[in-house]
Amino acid sequence: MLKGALIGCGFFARNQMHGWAGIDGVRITALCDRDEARRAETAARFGVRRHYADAAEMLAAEDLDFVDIATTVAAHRPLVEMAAAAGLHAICQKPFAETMTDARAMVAAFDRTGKVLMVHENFRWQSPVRAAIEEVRAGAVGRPFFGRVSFRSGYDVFSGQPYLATDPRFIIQDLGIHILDIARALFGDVANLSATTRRINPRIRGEDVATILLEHAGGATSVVDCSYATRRQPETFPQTLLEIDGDAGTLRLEAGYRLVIQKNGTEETRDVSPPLLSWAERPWHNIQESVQTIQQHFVDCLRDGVQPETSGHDNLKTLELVEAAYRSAAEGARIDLRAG
Ligand code: NAD
Ligand code: 89Y
Repeated sequence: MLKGALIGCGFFARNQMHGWAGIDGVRITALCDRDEARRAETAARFGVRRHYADAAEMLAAEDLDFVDIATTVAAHRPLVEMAAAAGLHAICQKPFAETMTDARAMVAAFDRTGKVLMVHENFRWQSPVRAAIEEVRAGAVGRPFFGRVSFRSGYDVFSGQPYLATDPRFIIQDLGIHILDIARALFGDVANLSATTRRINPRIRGEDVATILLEHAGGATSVVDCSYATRRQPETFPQTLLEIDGDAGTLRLEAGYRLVIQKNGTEETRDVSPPLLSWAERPWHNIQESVQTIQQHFVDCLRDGVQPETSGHDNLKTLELVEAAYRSAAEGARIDLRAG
């Protein structure tokens, strides 16, 4: 039985706790939050008897295999380094770090321990997105030369996550990070990018629209477009829509979780809707299911002694795209990712 501790009992952590409850061979035996009410509520809801206000105190007192870090980004570096010093495996929520310097230090801390560090970068594990990734990797459309990875919504994310309205950075760091990661999963590493950003909603501090043009090292070009200022029906939150052209056919992941593949004059359409897990609620069920799937992937990797797909090392490349997109938008420049 793997024993884990959750750090951070906020808005999103409940999904992670439900996810753990649905996975065999794992138990969350302790949890921690600086906020007493949040920690007590989570402990009571999930029947966790030992809970702490201080993560260092918890790690000193508990016999654990891993920690699951579900705090907002400012606490990620100290908590990841604390987990490394305690010789534990760790999962850390996205965005992994506030700066590349922090992210590289966190990965280096784990390299020294040999333990597994995974970033909770879950969108590539959403079953509709996964179905598309597997088709592309299996050559369903031949060699992709163009992709559009699109997330456009007017859904109110600020009521559940108020910090999204007040942080200086919004959509690229919070949501675009997932969409950029999907582009990497589909088309590989990125050679260069250029980006524009806009703020449409005057009541928030950061950007709520971003359009990013990526040239992938393997030859494909993709457009990652994200918006939380798009008022349209049907509202597609939190669906990522895909358009992929390859030299042998096309793939579309359309609104309503319809996967359409055309090649050799034929068309195949599949309903790839995510299952509604017993604890999930629409429209979040797509994200909620991917939480359980990525956590299962973490457990499988620990058992098999292999690195997760979104390891700390892998996630440095996604985070570099986030940083490059902000720089490109600020400077009006194309950013070469191969320059280091
Ligand atoms: P939140 O503010 O609601 O919760 C964070 C909790 O962490 C708070 O209760 C806070 O008291 C606690 N905390 C902060 N620092 C701490 C520390 N050092 N020790 C103990 N407790 C500490 O935030 P949230 O909306 O739940 O977001 C958490 C993370 O999850 C963010 O990084 C966010 O980007 C991410 N998130 C991911 C997804 C996804 O699909 N992967 C979706 C939503 C949010
Ligand atoms: O925080 C974000 C995430 O990771 O997925 C959706 C979200 O909750 C709001 O953009």
